[in-house]
Amino acid sequence: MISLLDYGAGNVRSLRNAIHALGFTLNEIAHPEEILKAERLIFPGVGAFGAAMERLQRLGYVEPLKEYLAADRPFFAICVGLQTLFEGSEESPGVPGLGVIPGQIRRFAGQGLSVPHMGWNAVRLERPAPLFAQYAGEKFYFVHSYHAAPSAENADWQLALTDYGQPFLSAVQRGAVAAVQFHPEKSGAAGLALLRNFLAGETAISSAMPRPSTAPTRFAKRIVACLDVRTNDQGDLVVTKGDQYDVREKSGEREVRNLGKPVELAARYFDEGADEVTFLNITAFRDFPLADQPMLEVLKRASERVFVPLTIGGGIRAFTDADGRHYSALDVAHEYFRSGADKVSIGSDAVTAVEAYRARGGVKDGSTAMEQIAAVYGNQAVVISIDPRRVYVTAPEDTAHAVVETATPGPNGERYCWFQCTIKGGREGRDVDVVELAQACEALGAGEILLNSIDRDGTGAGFDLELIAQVRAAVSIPVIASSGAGCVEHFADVFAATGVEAALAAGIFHRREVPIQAVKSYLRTQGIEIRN
Ligand code: 1PR
Repeated sequence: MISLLDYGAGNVRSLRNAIHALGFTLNEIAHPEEILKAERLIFPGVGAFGAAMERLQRLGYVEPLKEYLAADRPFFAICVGLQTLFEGSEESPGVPGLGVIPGQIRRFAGQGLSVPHMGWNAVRLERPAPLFAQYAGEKFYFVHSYHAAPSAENADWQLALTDYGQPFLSAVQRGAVAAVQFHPEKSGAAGLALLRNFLAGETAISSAMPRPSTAPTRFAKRIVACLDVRTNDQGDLVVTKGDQYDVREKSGEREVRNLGKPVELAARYFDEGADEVTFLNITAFRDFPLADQPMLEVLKRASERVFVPLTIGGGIRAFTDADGRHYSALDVAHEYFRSGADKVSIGSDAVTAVEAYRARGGVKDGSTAMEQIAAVYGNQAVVISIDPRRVYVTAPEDTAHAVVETATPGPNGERYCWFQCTIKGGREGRDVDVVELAQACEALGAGEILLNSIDRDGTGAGFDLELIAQVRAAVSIPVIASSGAGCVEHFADVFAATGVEAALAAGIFHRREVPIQAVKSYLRTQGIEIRN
């Protein structure tokens, strides 16, 4: 029997799904006294250090947990769960941790280092361990802004190190107590194998396990598969795909293009090696998304099959329903997380929030969806989806917006352009450029940018490198390049020219024109680090 310590810190649905998929049953701990009765205890970590410790305190879990750990009983913690084993964290000054491992958790810092460390990275084992019984150097999915550094005082806990700017502890173990900084439940087959080792109480070590090594681990670029989802004219939820955001057939009845069923397609992309899967509910701006039960059902079913990060976007904003009941953007996001999302993506609401932020003179007042969701679920769970369009100008002085000099001049030979943010799926342009939007969203707590391009969407002409380079240079959070991928070379181009952390495609994957593994094989030949 496995016991899960769900202390309400965020989405643990992914972990539950992974444990069920591995064939184990779960006992959910609901009272402090159940902790000491557990046979194997699993401790998920989501959200901020302080929030996690505060919840553990409030629920009366801290003392029984310390007693369980002191008795060296089987224990496995994930992400912030690992961090709470330490004495404290820079993230939440003054909040004591469980104090089992000496030392403090610190924020990542370094020139040109994107924070959070979000994506796939390997581990260097310090010693063989049954937890990593079948480990053969695969990468795991990490998402965190804070880390535990190896030191003399925690030497007896060090199980594995990972490098991101500096080496940090990616796995710790002493006796029966173990913890990992990455998310095994979101790390594909390698993560599931590791989780099974804990759940099954594995004690053997494979002779194939890599020898301890000092060669730094390498962080991978991510390949993301995106599914634009909407209801078609027959009322079915389908995966669609537009050309420059027009998702209707060009002839006949102009039906909504139907490229497949959302859950089946998401599962196919997981099996084919996508590093992440994103669902965008593209017409959610029209209706209240929580009334859209089929979309929530899609998410629930997809999360039972997809063991890499799942992002969902569309309609995340405050809403008052027909009965006058008010829902905050956090309520909407909460429902998406409960249904299996690991991250939520905000489009239109981010643009209007930034306009209001600008009107307030750049003062944060906690009122935006970004701030509220980040405070509860962490910055890494808040993605901003930008839908920009080129606006050409003759000279930089012709606009107050941030321009680029462009290699593809405008219709009248204009050599400069700025990138205008739009809302409602490109239907309405606003007086905000991508640089202002991206920087303001970073300040308001966004953890990642999903950067589309209406001009390139569905064209297969390649990513808009000028747009992407401009945004990449403006922020320090990770950027996902999107729109226009037509062949494997386009992925290498965008990584080489802009330094983005991830690249996303839709049409070429849906139509099976370019398989995900073909993209990865090509990137490997170009010396670009990717997950196998
Ligand atoms: O504004 O918070 O409700 O969110 C709506 C979300 O829906 C936004 O993320 C917005 O980007 C998206 N969206 C709205 N309308 C459309 C449309 O296509 N008519 N899709 C739309 C955006 C762009 C990407 C696409 C890439 C790659 N689609 O999702 O997957 O361009 O395509 P490609 O590889 O085929 O070129 P809110």
